[in-house]
Amino acid sequence: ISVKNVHRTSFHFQPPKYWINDPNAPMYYNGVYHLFYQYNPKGSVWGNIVWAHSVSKDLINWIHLEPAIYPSKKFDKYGAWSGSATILPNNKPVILYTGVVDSHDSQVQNYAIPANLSDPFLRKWIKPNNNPLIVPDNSINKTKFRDPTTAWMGQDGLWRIVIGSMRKHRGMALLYRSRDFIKWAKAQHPLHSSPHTGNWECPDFFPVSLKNTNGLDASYRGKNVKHVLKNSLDVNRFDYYTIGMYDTKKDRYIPDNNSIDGSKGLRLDYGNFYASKSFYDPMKNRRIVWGWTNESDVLPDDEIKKGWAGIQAIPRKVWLDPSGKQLIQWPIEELETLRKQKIQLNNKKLSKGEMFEVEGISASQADIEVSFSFSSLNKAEQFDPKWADLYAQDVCAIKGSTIQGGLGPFGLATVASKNLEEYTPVFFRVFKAQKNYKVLMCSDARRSTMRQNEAMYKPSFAGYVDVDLVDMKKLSLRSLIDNSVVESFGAGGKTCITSRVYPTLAIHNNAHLFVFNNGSETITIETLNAWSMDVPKMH
Ligand code: DQQ
Repeated sequence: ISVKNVHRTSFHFQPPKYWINDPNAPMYYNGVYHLFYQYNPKGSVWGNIVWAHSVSKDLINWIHLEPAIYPSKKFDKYGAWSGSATILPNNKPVILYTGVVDSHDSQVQNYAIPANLSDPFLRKWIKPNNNPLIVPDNSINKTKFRDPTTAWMGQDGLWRIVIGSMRKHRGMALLYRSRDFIKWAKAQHPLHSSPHTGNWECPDFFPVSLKNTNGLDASYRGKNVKHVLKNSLDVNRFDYYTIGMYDTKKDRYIPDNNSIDGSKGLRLDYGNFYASKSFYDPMKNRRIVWGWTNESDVLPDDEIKKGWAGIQAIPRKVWLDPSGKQLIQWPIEELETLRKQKIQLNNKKLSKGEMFEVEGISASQADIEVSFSFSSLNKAEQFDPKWADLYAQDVCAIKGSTIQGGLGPFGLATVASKNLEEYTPVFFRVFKAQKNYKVLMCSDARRSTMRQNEAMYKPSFAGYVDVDLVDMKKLSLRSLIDNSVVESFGAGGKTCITSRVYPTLAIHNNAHLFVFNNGSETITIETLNAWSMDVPKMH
């Protein structure tokens, strides 16, 4: 196996070569899904960014087309950065994107439209001469003015978009309005802003239903909805969101009291996942979110050797949890068409210190769903009050998967070498805190590779899972394993964590999968279903 392919993923979205970052303007149009993305056509590090373009009928098998947008005009000469699509009435798609206009990264907002609406793939895009549509006024930092959202229409018939920005470390979603999509005026107030959060990249603003898991179009106006505002925080490169209320009279978004902005807030993914973007899929009446999963082998040299860098996470259906407090995300159902050999286990007990191998599937390319149960919470370890201010990731770093616990740690040891020199455990650890139980979910990459390199980024990613274990003594876990990525969904998609891993031994047929319990409480695997995953068409 060549260096180029050892860690290459099989069923995640990837072009044949070179660097990719943010997903751009995902949309569904006349029977075809489109994905554009930030792409370097000349190499495997960030630079020379164009909008690459791929199309699909099922979000799994892809056809790569020529770039749709690339720097060529005064208004985007130094870069065609991230943006979004809106389908205008009369079924006309339009893209808004950020153009970089000088070598100091000064930014403006442009639009592009399909050259030929009867081309089913919308291969060619035109950047009309009345660009740029929006230039920053004097109050705006022009190097922090980017990533326009999908537009939504208010009751007054005006289109609205937000653009990510920052003023004095206050991150903000600047609001603009337009009647004709050409002339845009800045609203007096941002849609929302928050102090000390740094620059907001790639904002995403959308309604979610309080009634069911269906998606809603960005312009949906009706009862029984909440709104979600997602920002990609420049300061730590994670995607955060709040849930709140969109006051359409004041044209402002107000996060709920228990939903906080910034790095103590909720994350779409507690691992490697950034610059995400969602879209409404009218075909299946759902909202889907795409996110970029960067490489973690950090030395640019690694990327150059591999000849590629970056993948898109598996698209996820996203909806509001019935509690109204958080989102749920779940891999789109189409992914299941790639499932091949299956193995199943039922009712298997795992007592303290036990571990067994899941055999009969390809452990480097798999989809695993497991549900664990236990009979009591009594053995849960105490949650040290000192940890209350720490991030879940730090608690995971302290306790890990091998220090014996009470209720947990239990879970999967993924991308493992036979003798466990390398493995990435994805597991739960339940703690008893003062008032409640705290469920920690970790995807701990610290032992993911034997490769000795100071610069390797191997974080003990973790998040808490908001579940009530008192009524239901059960926890479920799904992990998608694809060579150098482990993408996990705890408790049906309440907490998601994506890790990138670069094993030296646990490669292809030499990768193994184990289930373990290092807690004193016996755990029952109620069911475990695991499949080898097929390789979709991507050419
Ligand atoms: N990536 C784009 C920007 C965006 C950033 C440039 C986020 O538009 O803010 O490639 O990763």
